[in-house]
Amino acid sequence: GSTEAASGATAFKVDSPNVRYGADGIESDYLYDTTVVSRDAESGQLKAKPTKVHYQFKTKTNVGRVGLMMVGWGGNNGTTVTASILANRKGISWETRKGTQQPNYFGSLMMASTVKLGVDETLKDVYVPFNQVVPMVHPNDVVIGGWDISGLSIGDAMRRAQVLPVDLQRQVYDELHQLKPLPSVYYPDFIAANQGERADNTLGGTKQEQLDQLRKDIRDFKQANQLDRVIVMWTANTERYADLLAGVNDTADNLLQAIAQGHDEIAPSTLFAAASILEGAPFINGSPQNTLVPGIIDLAERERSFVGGDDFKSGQTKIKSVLAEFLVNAGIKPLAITSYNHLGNNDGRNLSAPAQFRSKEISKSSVVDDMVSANNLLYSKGEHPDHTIVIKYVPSVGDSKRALDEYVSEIFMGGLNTISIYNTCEDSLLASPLIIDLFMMTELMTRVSYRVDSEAKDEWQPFHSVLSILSYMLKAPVVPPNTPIVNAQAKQRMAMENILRAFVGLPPNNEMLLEHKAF
Ligand code: NAI
Ligand code: DG6
Repeated sequence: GSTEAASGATAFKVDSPNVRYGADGIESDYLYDTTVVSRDAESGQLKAKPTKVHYQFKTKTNVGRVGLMMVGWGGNNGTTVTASILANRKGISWETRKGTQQPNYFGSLMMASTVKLGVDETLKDVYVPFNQVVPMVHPNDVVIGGWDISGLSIGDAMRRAQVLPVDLQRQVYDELHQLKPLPSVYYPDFIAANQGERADNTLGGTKQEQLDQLRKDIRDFKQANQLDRVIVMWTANTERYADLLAGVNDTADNLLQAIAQGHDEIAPSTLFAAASILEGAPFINGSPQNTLVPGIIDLAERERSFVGGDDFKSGQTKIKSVLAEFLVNAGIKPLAITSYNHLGNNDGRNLSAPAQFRSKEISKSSVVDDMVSANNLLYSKGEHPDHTIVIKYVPSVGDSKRALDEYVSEIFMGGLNTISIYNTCEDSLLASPLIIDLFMMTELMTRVSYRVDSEAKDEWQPFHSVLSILSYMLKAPVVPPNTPIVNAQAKQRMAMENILRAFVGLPPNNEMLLEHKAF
């Protein structure tokens, strides 16, 4: 199975003159088929023109040694990812009421889902693991580290999280107890006041000194573990939004100057993003706040470093991005989407403060926008379904989040259709596989370069610094300036799958099945 393959394994070789396997990489020639639409100025008639663009892709096949540094390592997500990867790596099983449970990577698109490769000679579909279309890093091989404002060892923090079964915790505790999070940046103004009591592992000094320290932490981690690449992921508490201020966080230079001057509107997460970019380490924001301010995007573009965000799309919003797409594409008109959450983990506690809740409300709210604006038969310009988000902190349910959703839609001849959903799930068991997927996909993108014939660009270059290919895993995808935001889950998966296929010169998957439709 896929989980046993080591980093860099692929399930097939492509047999085509357009694909070349070299000592250090795979090169593909690829014709990108699009349809360019224009409107005739006089008649107003739409014109659709099939267009081909010649791309070349180069994917380095040597994955090397890769590290993941999590900010908020001692949190529920950070400890759950760490313990689960250790269990997978060592094949640690544990006893449950139902018997022995083996570790796995269920819930990870990369590790537990497949892609249709093609059809065999008997016209049967052939599927391969998602992570074996092109060489990807295997999570079992990753070196994990990170920071937390709480100084508990990762073993004790795992116990505090109360997510994983006790018999598993017992078996990984000793090893995790050796791991201690690095001291982190703590500005009380950015997270809820109720978090103050766990902040016993914080960095002193000026903002500039803190930036320099974070950069050194990344360099030291890389060197100590002899890594080729480090990826930094924010899975720390949700912060309030930072104010966007001209001259402060609007450009790369202003941002760096504001850090040097210790400006109050530089959030800890933005400091981490800046440190990562300056060290050439991709930075992913798994929380909803506006970490990736314009100055950060500018800095990433200037340094040709990667950033991605915002906010892991783990449960309620994931279903929303499937269901809303289904309804709208079925010609059914959602009128009201009303979503409640209650949960009792530390994330829920932090979100019980208004400014932090507001960040989450924003990221959860934007998710149906693209689907609504794609259908002007159902919605007139500017029209939008009611969309309400409520989150409540209920300590006794712990990490077991409850999500209640009501979708009221208009159907045929003015009728109403109401769908009601009640979902219960361990929050961190949903989020942890997303951290793994974000890490794996981001790592891949550090090894891919491309060139485009039609633009007369003969230099190989990396993809844009803002990794919109990560959108599937994120609630409010950040995309390169002036490019479309896609929230619909099926489109997001299709994009990832077909871009990976393009890297090895394979045409996009479609479900036409023409070979089965002839007499
Ligand atoms: P958590 O509260 O258990 O963990 C967050 C950790 O961050 C804590 O250990 C805290 O001490 C630490 N922290 C806070 N500020 C820090 C800083 N400046 N530097 C370093 N560490 C800092 O929360 P959990 O459940 O692990 O979630 C983490 C984040 O992921 C939250 O922002 C949450 O909203 C977001 N998220 C979680 C999802 C899920 O669990 N299903 C889904 C989507 C997003
Ligand atoms: C309360 O909503 C806690 C949040 O951190 C969520 O668990 C998280 O944002 C996941 O949200 P969703 O909408 O993907 O389930």
